[in-house]
Amino acid sequence: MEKVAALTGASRGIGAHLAEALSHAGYKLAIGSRDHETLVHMAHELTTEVLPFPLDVTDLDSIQSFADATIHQFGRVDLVINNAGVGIFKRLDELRRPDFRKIFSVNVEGAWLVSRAFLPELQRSRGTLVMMSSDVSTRTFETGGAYCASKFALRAITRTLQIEHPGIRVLELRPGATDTYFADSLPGAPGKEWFLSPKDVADTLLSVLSLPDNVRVEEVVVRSREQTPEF
Ligand code: NJP
Repeated sequence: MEKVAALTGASRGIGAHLAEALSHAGYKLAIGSRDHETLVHMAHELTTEVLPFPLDVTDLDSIQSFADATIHQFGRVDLVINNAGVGIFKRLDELRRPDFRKIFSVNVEGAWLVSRAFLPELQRSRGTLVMMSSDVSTRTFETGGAYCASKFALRAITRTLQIEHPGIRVLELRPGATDTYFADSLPGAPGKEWFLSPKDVADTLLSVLSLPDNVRVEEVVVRSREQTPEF
């Protein structure tokens, strides 16, 4: 039986590489993000059955439609990955309220609502839920106040889901600096030479998913060898 994965934030960066790696591993996929045109193009390139869906994780109706369409097309869900995320880095005395709200709406509330929409199906399949968190979900730095707070909050939600739904495997995946479009940057931009590639992060998750079904990996931190270990 082919497994089915639902993935948010699939249009670029880590999400696009996850879609490729999961399809390569045989997963049927529901891929969601706001850039539907790119998702449709990706669906043509991938080798398994793919549902490209226009998803905005700040919109509850959009999230419910994504979950409904996924179940309608595939009849089951084995893996849900909350990968959609935004980063805005400013000192707390300079950060604007709309930016703070956007970070929490996408990174925290969006991940919670997507999880909630898929929980009944994940319980049925005894599936796996992945939160794309961050190595900064336990520390902070200047200009990181709002973003780090959002990942601390996502970590708390992950831990709570682990307790409330022991039949589901819930993983907090915590990448360090990764070379994507994150925080309005461009892949390969100067200064990012030592960053993890998004493929490194996708491969890390695929290696966890390749473990036997009775193994529950609850947290993974993955960083470039060039990134100073910080706790
Ligand atoms: O970022 P980027 P990454 N509704 O900007 C989507 C975490 N992380 O791949 O809607 C639905 O290339 C957006 O799609 P679109 C980070 O916190 C990263 O690096 O079409 N989707 C795009 O596909 C995040 O959770 C680093 O614009 C929405 C994707 O999100 C995850 O990794 C370090 C959306 C972002 O792609 C992936 O980020 C770390 C919405 N409202 C954690 N808003 C790092 N890169 O260094 C955005 O510790 N998206």
